[in-house]
Amino acid sequence: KTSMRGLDTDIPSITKSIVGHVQTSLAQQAHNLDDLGAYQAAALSVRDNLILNWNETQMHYTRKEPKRAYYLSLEFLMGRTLDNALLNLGLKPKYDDSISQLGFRLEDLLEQERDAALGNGGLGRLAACYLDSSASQELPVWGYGLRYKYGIFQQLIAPDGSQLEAPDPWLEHDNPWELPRLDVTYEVRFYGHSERLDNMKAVWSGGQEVLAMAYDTMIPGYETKSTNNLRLWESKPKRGFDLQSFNAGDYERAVESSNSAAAITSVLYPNDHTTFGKELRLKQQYFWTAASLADIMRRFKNLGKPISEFPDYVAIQLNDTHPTLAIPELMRIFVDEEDVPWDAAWQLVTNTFFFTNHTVLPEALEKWPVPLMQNLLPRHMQIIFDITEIVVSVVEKKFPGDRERLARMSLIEEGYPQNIRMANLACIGTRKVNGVAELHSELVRLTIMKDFVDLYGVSKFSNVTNGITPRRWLDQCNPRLSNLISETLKLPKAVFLKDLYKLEGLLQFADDPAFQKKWAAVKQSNKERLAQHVQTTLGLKINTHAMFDVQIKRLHEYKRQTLNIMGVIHRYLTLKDMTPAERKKVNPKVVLFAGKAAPGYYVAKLTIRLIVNVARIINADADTKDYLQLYFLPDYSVSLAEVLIPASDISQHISTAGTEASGTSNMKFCLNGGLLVGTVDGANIEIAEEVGEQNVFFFGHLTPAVEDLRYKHMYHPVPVEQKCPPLARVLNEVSAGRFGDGGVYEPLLNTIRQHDYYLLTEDFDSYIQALKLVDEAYQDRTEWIKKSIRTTAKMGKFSSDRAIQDYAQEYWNIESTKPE
Ligand code: DL6
Repeated sequence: KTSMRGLDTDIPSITKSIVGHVQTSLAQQAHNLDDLGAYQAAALSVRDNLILNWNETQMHYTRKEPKRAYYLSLEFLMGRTLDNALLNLGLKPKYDDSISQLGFRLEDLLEQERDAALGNGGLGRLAACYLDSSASQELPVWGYGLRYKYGIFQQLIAPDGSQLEAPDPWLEHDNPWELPRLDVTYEVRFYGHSERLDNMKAVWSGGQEVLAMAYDTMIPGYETKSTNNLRLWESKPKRGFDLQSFNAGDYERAVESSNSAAAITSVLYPNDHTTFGKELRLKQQYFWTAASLADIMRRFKNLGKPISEFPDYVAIQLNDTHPTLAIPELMRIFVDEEDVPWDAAWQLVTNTFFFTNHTVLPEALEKWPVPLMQNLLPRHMQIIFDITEIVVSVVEKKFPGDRERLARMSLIEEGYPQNIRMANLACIGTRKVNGVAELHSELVRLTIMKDFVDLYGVSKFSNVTNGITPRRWLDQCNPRLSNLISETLKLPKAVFLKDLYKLEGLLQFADDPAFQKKWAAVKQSNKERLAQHVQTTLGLKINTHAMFDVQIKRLHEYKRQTLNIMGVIHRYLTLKDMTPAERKKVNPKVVLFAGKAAPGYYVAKLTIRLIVNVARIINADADTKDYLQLYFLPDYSVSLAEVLIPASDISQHISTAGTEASGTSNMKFCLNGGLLVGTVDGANIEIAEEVGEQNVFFFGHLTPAVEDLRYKHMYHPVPVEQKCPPLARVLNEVSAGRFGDGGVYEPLLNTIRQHDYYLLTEDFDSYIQALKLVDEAYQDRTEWIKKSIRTTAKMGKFSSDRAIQDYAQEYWNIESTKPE
């Protein structure tokens, strides 16, 4: 009756605990409780279990003193917690029973939870998967991030089809999953001035001091007591307000500083891949890295070890360049506060940090204007100049007289103003640099880091292909499929959810008609679940007998949603050209899009508007609506992805070759038996290596061709009418107003007609060809199901458990350890 966690987890005890929380924590009456109250009480009851495991795990770490790793990420896209916590604790069936005895349905309560959407897309969701895997593998890993008051904006669609943004008040109903730590606070300084002393030291004083306060979120491992921590910082004024100004009658001035302190963590920047030059963003980055390092340093000091052993106890992963200020900050702590000589400090720092790059797009490489840094962080600016000296001396030594190389490698980019190149700093200040899929890591070595490969040798630059957690992205989002797999392989779910390679056992059933039938039935019921969701949330009716073709991701020109919508229009025009008898032979298809565009990204927003307006015309056309439906589902989120992915037959990952570092939704679709249509890019390549190229629909030019083609487009442009007549027809139909005011879309169409940087005109024909092959393959349903089974079976490599083990062993040098 008593679980090893110390709380009673029989059904009556669970019920008692839920009712207890209703009465005491919520101060409500059980008899007039609504779904929201019931969700909150259930969450608090589950949280009790997490807290006990968390306490035990943290006590164990304190006693055992293992080396720990810290994952610094400005984004954690966690989604909902209740379902995941129940799954990882193994308590879902019991809570299900208890909740229904109380007169509620667990499914309804799960829907009450707001997504924790503290991220933009792939980078933030990857961080969340890595936390799940670290806890599940009993690795001593903590995440550090910011507790934004507002996460990624809510997306609304205006009557004209445009995206509108509204704030995401995710904390409105209180967040039962976080524990405020009033006692864990640090002071973080901005501005002021820095006076140099001897021995490369300095004193930084004056300016503004802001308080960082910790909020802890427990991260339960799957089927283990190990429960790690995600520590998010909130900014607060150091003092309530400026009493002096208040007494002098200047109320506005008095609250100004407290407002400016609180503003630091008020909102997540809604840009994916770019955010430059904004002082508040730089403040966020420093506030977070300074608080995290102070916390890490305090924990290290509690061990009573000499400072020279810091890298034996601490590894810090920099998730992209966003936390790169941690490098000069740790130098500052060592040199100014701990009296470590500069050279020794540099040794310690470069043995502590590791850096993951997530994109080679040039516009996404962070740079900060020197004057901004100088003003906001004067001491760090000095340190960055001092580190630049290190770069100059090592480059001079290895490549004497090579001024151009030196200019490229310097931390300071010349210009007006000068800029600090954060990727160069991240490379110089870390022990290892990795990309997130084989092709991307190769591109990192060949392009943005080429000079550094020449300097340090290639061994510093390696690859860790991304992964996804099978707990959320198979069992939680697709319980029917994971039940079928368990029943078929005669394995408890835990076996393959912990070792995804076990799915290979499915291969021997791929040709079994009875199994194929069950496999298809699961897909069908997931389509119906999605259709039901769309019907209740949007009032739209989806044809569940059609093929479901899905593209869900941030709206970005390089991801080429525009190619997809042009393909849909092409299909529509082709259907219109057919006779009714010809149409009858066509495979019905439902095309689904979802994704947010950065609020200031004009072309991306125009693409959404086009999709919405094309959908209006197509879905209302009596000739074609039985054969083609198109939907843009607003406000894409982790929770929506959990319903969409299991329902998809085919999904689109169609970036211009060499632009998508990895992609992770491609892995999620495949794990759930969806097939891919994609370019030879990112992790698509490794997926095809695993599942076999015959099970992936590849198209388009390869990476090495892209630069040449861009050059040709720039200097020898060929009109789209000549280059690709079917695409020209589509563009002309849009211009002519077939989907509403054509003029509105001209700026979007011109990106294709003019320089066509993302090469739609080059890839359109082969894209249409690939979609034709998809249709043909789908006609032979048995073959399709076999492909689907084989795809799921070969997804073992893409578990984030594998990825996190790569980091643990090859980078951080940490080991699993768990409370007894
Ligand atoms: O590594 C996670 C994810 C990749 O799967 C995507 O391919 C990549 O586009 C994304 N990169 C970013 C870059 N952001 N910044 N900075 O989000 O990372």
